[in-house]
Amino acid sequence: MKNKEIAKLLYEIADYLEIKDVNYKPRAYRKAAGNIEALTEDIENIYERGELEEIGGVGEAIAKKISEYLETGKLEYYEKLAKDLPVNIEELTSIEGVGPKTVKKLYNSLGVETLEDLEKAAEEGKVAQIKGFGEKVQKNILENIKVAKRGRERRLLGKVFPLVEDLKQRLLDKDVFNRVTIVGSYRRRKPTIGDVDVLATAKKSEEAMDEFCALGDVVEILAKGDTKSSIILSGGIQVDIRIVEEEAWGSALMYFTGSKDHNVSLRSKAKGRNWKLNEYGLFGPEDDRLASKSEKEVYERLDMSFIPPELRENTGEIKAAEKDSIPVLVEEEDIRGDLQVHTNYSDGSGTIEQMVERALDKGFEYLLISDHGPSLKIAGGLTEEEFEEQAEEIEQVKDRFGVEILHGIEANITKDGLDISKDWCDRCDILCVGMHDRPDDPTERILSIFDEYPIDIFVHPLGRRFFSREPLDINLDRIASKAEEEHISFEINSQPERLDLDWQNVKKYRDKLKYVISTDAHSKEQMNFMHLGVSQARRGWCSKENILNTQPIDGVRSYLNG
Ligand code: DGT
Ligand code: CA
Ligand code: CA
Ligand code: ZN
Repeated sequence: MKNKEIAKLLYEIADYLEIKDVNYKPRAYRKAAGNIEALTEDIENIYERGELEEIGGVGEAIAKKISEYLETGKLEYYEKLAKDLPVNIEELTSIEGVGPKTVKKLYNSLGVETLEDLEKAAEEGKVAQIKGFGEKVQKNILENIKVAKRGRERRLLGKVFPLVEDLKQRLLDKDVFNRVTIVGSYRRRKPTIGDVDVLATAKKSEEAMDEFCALGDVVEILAKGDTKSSIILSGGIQVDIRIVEEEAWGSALMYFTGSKDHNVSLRSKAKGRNWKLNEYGLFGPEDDRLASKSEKEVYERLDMSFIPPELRENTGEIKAAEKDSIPVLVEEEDIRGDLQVHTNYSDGSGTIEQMVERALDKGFEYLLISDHGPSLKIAGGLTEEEFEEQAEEIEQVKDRFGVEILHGIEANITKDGLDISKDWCDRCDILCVGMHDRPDDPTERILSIFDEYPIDIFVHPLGRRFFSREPLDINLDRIASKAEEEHISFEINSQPERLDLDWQNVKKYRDKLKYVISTDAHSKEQMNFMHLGVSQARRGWCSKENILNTQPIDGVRSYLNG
């Protein structure tokens, strides 16, 4: 699957064009790249059907470039751009606060080509000396390099998801494999994963290893044995595989799903009964196999109910399973609508109609259009006039679809209050607010906004982005209590780099608050992200009742207005 490869190419083109001061195009390339990353289908299939231009943000010019790359493995346009600035632009721009233009300055004045070069230069105080940089910038860069480095060791679940599902299908399509399941942190749906672990059963184990190591997109074979191997796939992700006996499928699933701490706790439970638990099964004192075929069988033999993988973090799930009080977790099918999407009125790439069509495809009953408020200029925030135009367009498409279209806005919390008037707030069916900067007093700002305005949903509460922005330092206890009083729902944002509110806090406040799981989609493709938010709600022990948008729209309204 070349989706990720192509997205990377387009992102880099955008960076190079930005350096050259080209207008508009960088944004177009980035949008196309983002949508390609969110595709669940292999882009080569789309290319073969001649449907590249149906991908959001992909016009004729970009489609041509993708075709050239797929046909020849190269793109001349890109090579020309990259020649002038031979640096690792993807890695350098992954540092928060370092844009393409900064990369160019750093290269021209210090010869910086990689993240390590930059780290060294900053540590030696050379960055501060560049005109326009100074000590403060240098200090920020050093701090942000630390955060960015984590992104090289771990991957975002949402970004590898299509690739991993595709890999699994390719293995299943081979005759030699019987069962194939992705285990490890991926199966537990951790927001970031270190590597991908595959568990399988096969007709002939050695032949299965041959097939695995001969996959088309393997760039390196790290180890190859009779029952286990490790490879690196194009895009740099490591995949480990294990072949096990059918007989031990359940216990092997448990062992390799982890987490390690969950396993350790389970093993000590077994030990307490003078039993033994490992990847081959649960064994009695005489080494007699008590259970191993299915996970359920093993848990039940230990007098526990089945524990869904998302809960296996050793944070109370074992006790709960012993008391048979594991909640029935929310599922993607329970979700009845998406309560935050953007359109081309601000920084989205889909029209209202395209977003509504996709909502219909997904079987949603309602959709909230919530573009950015006016102060977020960088994201094309709406003026009041544009909001009115949008209202008219919604009015026109409303009757053509069997989806209830709600009109709102993602207002920005600024130091002077919200960036929209109270009168404007009243014209929103549902009002979302979010913080997009990092003030010194975030808690106070949020609390006073909650006091003053008719807020419905507090979006991406922590403002974090994996590998670039640390979570805001806010007093969630106070904010959640206020939200409970005012019936303000917290969002679980499904964007791969956000997944915010995080699952730990979701779990903590689930009896106080109602959550909304939204995609915050900036294109129709990104509406595929819903399952990522759902998995974080599951990791936060949420059942359907904790999630507002599992209810019909009247239920949503009556909570928010209550
Ligand atoms: P990751 O890859 O860092 O996101 O996290 P995991 O949980 O996928 O960890 P990984 O890939 O090292 O191992 C996959 C699973 O295999 C892990 O969740 C539990 C199991 N496992 C690996 N090593 C050990 C071990 O030394 N003891 C136990 N009990 N389980 C292990
Ligand atoms: Ca792993
Ligand atoms: Ca592993
Ligand atoms: Zn936002």
